Amino acid sequence: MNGLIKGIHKVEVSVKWDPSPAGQPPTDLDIVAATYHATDPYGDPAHVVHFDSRSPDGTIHLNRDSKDGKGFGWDEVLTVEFDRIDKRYARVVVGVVIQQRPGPRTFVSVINPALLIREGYTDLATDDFGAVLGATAATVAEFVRDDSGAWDFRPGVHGFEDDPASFTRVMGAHRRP
Ligand SMILES: [Ca+2]
Repeated sequence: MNGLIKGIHKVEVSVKWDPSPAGQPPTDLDIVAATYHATDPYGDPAHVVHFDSRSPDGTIHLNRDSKDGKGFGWDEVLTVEFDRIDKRYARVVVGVVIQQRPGPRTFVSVINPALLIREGYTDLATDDFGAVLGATAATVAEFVRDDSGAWDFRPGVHGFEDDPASFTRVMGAHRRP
C-alpha cells in the first residue's frame, strides 16, 4: 500500500492512540491539514485546517477531536472532499502533531498510535508511526492534483523533529520530492 493511488474523490484520515498511564500527563495528538495554491504548491499554505479552524470552503474538516486518546475507536478523523476543492488549489498535505504541553513528547512515548487513510470502505494506507519514533510531528499524506484535474494520493509517513509550533508553516516544503 505504498505506491501512488490515482483518482481520489473523498478520503478520511483517522488517528488513534491509547491514553497515558494513570498519573501521567495526557497524550494529545492533533491532525492538521494544509492546502496549497496551484501557483506555489510547495510554498506557504493557502490555509491550515485543525479542529478549531475548518477550511473556508468546508472541503476539509475534522469530524472528531480528542485531547487524551480516551474512548473507543478512532480518536481524530479528518475528511477531505477533493471533488469540491477549487481549481486554485493543487495540493493538500496532512500531518499529525504531538502537543508538547505540559512536556516534550515524541512518538516513542505515545502508546499504540495508529493511522488509517481510507476512501469509502477501501483502506488506502495504514501506519503505526514506528519509523518516526523520535519525531514530534509527521506528515502522513500528500494529495496532488494532476494535469487532468484528478487528485492523486502519495502515502508515506515522514517525521519532523523540530519544534512542532513551526510544523504547519513548513510541512508543505517538508515533503518536496
Ligand atoms: Ca487532539
